[in-house]
Amino acid sequence: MLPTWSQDSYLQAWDFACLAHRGQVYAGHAAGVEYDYLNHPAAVTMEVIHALAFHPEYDGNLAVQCALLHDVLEDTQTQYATLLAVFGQAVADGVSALTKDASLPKAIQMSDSLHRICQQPREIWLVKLADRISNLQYVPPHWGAAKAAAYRDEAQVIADTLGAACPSLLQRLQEHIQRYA
Ligand SMILES: [Mn+2]
Repeated sequence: MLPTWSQDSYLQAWDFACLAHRGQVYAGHAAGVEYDYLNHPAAVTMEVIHALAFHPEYDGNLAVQCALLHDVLEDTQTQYATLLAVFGQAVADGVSALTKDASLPKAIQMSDSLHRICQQPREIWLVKLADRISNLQYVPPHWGAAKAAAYRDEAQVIADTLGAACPSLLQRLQEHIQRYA
């Protein structure tokens, strides 16, 4: 089966994400360990590319570009208008749906984002499933048990809401949920 995404499309989004996230880091699996932020979108995109092999019906370029760019609106200075101009409507709207609305109360930000993702093409659902798989790799060392449990419960809502888009990502997310503690 031929890939549904192109190297040039990948590189365009990867280069953009590298500049947007430059200098950002996140806490690693143990105290004092830090990773370059780009480690995360790279892992998310790997999950999406693996899943795309099972879904020739999906637009791989849309899925891969949204995976690489999925946190640039939430976590960097990047504006929606810039994504629209550089990557087009489908990518800009996909990344926008994957972005929590900071003007809402924190308790409903995820359900609001999930509601907007559900109105997007299935390619965007893949990115959210892959995002949570990556984020369940380990419990951040500064989190308590209650916060970790709430995050695991939220992951189950994501699995239940979006899992129909991709059985292989759903299974992998369920495995990560089960071992997350
Ligand atoms: Mn993310």
